[in-house]
Amino acid sequence: MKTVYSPLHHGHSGYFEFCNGAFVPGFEKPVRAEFIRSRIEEVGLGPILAPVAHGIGPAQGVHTADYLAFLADAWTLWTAMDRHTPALPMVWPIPGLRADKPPKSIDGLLGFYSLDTGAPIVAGTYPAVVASLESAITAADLVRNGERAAFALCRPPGHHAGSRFMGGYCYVNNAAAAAQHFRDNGAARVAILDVDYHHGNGTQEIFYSRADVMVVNLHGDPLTEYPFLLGHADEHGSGPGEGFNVNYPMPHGTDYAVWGAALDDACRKVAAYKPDVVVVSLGVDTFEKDPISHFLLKTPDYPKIGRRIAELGLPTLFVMEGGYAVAEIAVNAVGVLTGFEGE
Ligand code: SP5
Ligand code: ZN
Repeated sequence: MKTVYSPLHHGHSGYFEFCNGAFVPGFEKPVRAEFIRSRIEEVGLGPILAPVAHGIGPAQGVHTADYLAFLADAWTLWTAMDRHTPALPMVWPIPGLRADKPPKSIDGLLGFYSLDTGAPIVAGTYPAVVASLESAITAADLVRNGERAAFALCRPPGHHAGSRFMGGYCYVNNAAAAAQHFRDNGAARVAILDVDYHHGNGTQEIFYSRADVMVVNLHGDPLTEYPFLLGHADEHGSGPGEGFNVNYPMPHGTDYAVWGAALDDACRKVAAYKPDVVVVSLGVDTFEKDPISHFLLKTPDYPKIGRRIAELGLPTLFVMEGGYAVAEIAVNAVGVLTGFEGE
């Protein structure tokens, strides 16, 4: 299986996140992608390719123009205030406030376009975000051109980013942009299977009223887990999208006996949809030792995930999302890929 990877992700680093009432070094850090890249070489998964330059264009089908303009300008606006710290929001447009008038100040803009404090912006963030998107699109093109599967080693991840907001370590929704790219190039139906520990709220929001992209999510129950405000079992899609959004919220302490049964059910729903291609939002923060998560999957469970997805018999794009137990995420993420390939 071919991997697409860009070293530009290194520029997205050196920030903190708000955790347990204090700022701590971000869990989403460069070494994550480097461990996975090394593991790919170690097991000989296949060649590692650089992304083709597409720019931010492929994000335009899934994000609003004003949000993308904000992302491109944010660091410049922030440093124009003579600030050199990572940029973070402070005010959010919750219901009851004006959502129709984007502020002009960067302090207003950051919150206007954010879900939470989990998406800090530094000097190298935007180049890394573009390269991460380009990796997803380049890997999608490998699949469009006949590869059975490809792996986009995206960093930063994307599934918490919605049509007009960042959050949860995510800026551009790489999996959603890839799904839209498949649609724009001949695929009639695309299924997104999100196995990250956290609900892919951004992906769900982007496709919620559409029948041409099915979104299936396995994740920690939002009653007790981030992102808290989306991801319940009664969210089925709306309008033409009714029936094409499926959620499997599961409690803290869920192990593979339960999680694997949910995956099997999810795969049956994907198969019944008869998509032309499957995009897997591949998070491995379901691991028992993940520092911010509460599922109990073990290393030998990850190849099983890959095998079950391979049984769908469909062209498959894997897009890297979360996973934070840094040494083990490499073995687990690549374990899904080798499991898919039947090794
Ligand atoms: C892509 C992805 O996996 N994003 C996850 C975003 C999670 N944000 C909330 C993190 C809360 C961290 N709390 C840590 C508690 C450690 N004991
Ligand atoms: Zn996650």
